[in-house]
Amino acid sequence: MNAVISPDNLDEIEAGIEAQINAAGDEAALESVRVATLGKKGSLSEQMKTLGKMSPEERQVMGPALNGLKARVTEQIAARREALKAAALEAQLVAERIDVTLDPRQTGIGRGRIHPISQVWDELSAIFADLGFRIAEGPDIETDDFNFTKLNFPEGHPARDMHDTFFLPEREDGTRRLLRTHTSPVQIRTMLKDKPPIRIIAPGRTYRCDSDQTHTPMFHQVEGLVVDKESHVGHLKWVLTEFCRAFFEVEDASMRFRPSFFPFTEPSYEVDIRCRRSKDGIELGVGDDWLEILGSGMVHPNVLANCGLDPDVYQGFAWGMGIDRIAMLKYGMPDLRDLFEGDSRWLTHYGFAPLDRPSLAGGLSR
Ligand code: 2NM
Repeated sequence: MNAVISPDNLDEIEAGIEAQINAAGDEAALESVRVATLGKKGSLSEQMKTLGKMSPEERQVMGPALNGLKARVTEQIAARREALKAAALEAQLVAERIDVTLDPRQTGIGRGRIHPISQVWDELSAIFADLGFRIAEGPDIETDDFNFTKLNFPEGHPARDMHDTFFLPEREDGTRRLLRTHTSPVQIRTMLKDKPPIRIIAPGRTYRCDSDQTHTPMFHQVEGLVVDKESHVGHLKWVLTEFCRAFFEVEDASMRFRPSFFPFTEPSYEVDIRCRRSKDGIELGVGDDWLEILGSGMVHPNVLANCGLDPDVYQGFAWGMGIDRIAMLKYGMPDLRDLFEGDSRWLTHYGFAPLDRPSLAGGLSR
């Protein structure tokens, strides 16, 4: 297209460039057309350079003609670029389209049920997330160190006994792993890894060698931990009271903190919630009876020190409770063992609608 432009072939040349612009299928092709015409060495730019060598009469005709052509080509390229951009975006939107709607009637998902333990797990997570807590997790198979030693259990403590703890076979190096007997090792791992302030809950599976009407060898626990420079028992009481009020959905969650003992906290408290017992069962938040629902305390200075935190600088409080037990309490399930039977009739009765997940704004259990 380096034919010399004259007033006679100007239209033809313009038509040729226009055809190339319209034929450009993407922005890269269009850019090639632009470089070939308007670029430094482009055909139109080269022609502009010839203006200087023309006679004044010729220049008077060709000057405006070439400038006009250049302006129109520039405009056409810009318009074509916009059109290609819009088409590319449209194509991307079509290609990446996902249908986020889920029709429960078609998929059958609306017929399934969420297990009460999963439901309570999600409720706990929603409540503590709202209070600024993060969810921490760790392995079910733990070391003796994280499950007992760092938690200030003395060497001969009865909980370390074969009778309560599931031990894995001894390894060649003489160490033996175990199934964690509580989720406290998650707190240990968190304190070793993170800098305070720490605010976590650790829900998870736990294991103890125990099986009767009120115990299953695998059960679920949720523990919580706060470590900061000025944490104190007042904070502990507030957090646990707030939690109980939200979880049990009662106005008055008056609680009783009784002195107790755990190796990993000092002072330690067993915590009761107000209740009324009758032949129809148990009602929470009313009456003048008490029901124990959790254990708690200020993290023992030895535990903080074992995790590299200076007990003269940091204070912590922690608590733990059984998810299975509070699920039974809240939803009136009489027998612990039903939770693990996998009976679909039981699940149809006690389970929760899968498309109705707990949130503080939308209601926890509706
Ligand atoms: C409970 C009761 C009281 C507890 C303590 C800790 C740690 F790691 F921070 F020391 N984690 N969990 C704790 C304290 C657990 O469960 C009944």
